[in-house]
Amino acid sequence: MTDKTRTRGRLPMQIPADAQRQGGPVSAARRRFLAGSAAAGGALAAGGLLGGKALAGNPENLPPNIPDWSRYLGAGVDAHPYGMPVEFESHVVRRNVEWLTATSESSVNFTPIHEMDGFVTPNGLCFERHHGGMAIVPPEDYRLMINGLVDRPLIFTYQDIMRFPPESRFHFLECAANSGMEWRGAQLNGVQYTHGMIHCVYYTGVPLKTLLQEAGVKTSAKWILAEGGDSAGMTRSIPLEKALDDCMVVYSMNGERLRAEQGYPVRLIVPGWEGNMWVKWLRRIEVGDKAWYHREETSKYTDLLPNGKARKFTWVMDAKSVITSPSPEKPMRAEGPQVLKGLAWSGHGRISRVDVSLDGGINWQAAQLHGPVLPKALTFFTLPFEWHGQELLLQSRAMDETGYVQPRMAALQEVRGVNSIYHNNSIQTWLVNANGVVDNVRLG
Ligand SMILES: Nc1nc2c(c(=O)[nH]1)N[C@H]1C(S)=C(S)[C@@H](COP(=O)(O)O)O[C@H]1N2
Ligand SMILES: [Mo]
Repeated sequence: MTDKTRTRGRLPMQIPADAQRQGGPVSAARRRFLAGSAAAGGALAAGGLLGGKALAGNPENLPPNIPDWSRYLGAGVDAHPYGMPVEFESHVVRRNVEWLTATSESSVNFTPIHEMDGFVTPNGLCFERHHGGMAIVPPEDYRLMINGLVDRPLIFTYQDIMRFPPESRFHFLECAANSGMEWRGAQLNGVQYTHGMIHCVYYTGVPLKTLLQEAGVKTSAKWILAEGGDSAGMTRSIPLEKALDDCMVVYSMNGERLRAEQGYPVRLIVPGWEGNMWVKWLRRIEVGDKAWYHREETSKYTDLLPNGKARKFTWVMDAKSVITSPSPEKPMRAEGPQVLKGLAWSGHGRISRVDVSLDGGINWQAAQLHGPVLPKALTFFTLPFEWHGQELLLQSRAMDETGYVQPRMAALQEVRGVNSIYHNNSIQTWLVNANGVVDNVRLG
């Protein structure tokens, strides 16, 4: 069954040499390397040790010798006023796909989710999406205006916003186009590229409700318009009900001020809803009684259905999950006991369950969810399994607290057709080959 329908993932793009090592196109050299390391890993597993002389960079550092780092004084504290990751982790970086980028300036890059050991994305690894490049806004020049159907039109400074009582929450942000390249078949051979337009951050800011109350929303109001201050002027209509529910005007991520990439000094967050509504460099909120039908909600961010009609206002990001290891970037390196890792999320609330299949969706078993399991945040899951060189077809299937179950692509396409770019939340399949190499495949 599977052999007929599977398409081998391909990677029609230029990838830097160091990326190839981490998860670029599957080269003959890489297959040989992996075959060799799998054999070495097997021997180590038998010895009961993860590591050993065969894999050491410098055997002089191994027991019973005294390693270099125990013999010499370490570096002082002056060298790193702002700490950076250790040099050995320099491959853990955001990456872009050249053919996705229209101009010489890259407009999107991807979070290395295969390197995430948990549900929090470090600030320096959060994927970026800019429609008009990254704006640099000095905080003293920043203003946020609220106008329209309000009692008192207001203009806030950065300091004004900071004086309101703050709130903090974890939330994921997923671009509506995440996995958008995979609609018509397996395309990108890397989980960073298929699912990396997502991050999950601990935000601090002011509930949008607080600022709207300060301005006094008129009873005729039904919508707000959020407008960005960058050259793209990213602008979206949001129902007032959502604005007053859980939207926040944030200035902090993971305990430090926003990165320029993420909209410094102030961005809007719209929990559970598609990323393009999370307006960065937030400049203005207009209150109105109907939607504005701006560019980003008419020509963009709508889905053309088979009957010629388009789905509009497709706000919520439905439940979705992906196995991050094994994955094309995280091949099998040893036989024996393994731990499968992945991420799940839902724009409707909490993840209630994640099932994992090792045989392409025939048998399923429940993965362990690693808490805290928070609403509209990433949830990290794991599943122990055994590998003895057999082919596997790995899949994960998320379920959220509303009872919604992540669909297969065939089921999704029955409803949406094949014109879509956005909102692909279908089940992803990874083929684990006998030599340990992992490929992106489509099972239907
Ligand atoms: N002002 C402004 N806000 C914006 C954008 C933009 O180009 N300009 N891009 C949007 C899109 S399409 C996405 S997916 C998210 C990306 O947020 P990030 O860069 O923090 O990952 O920001 C949204 N907010
Ligand atoms: Mo996006």
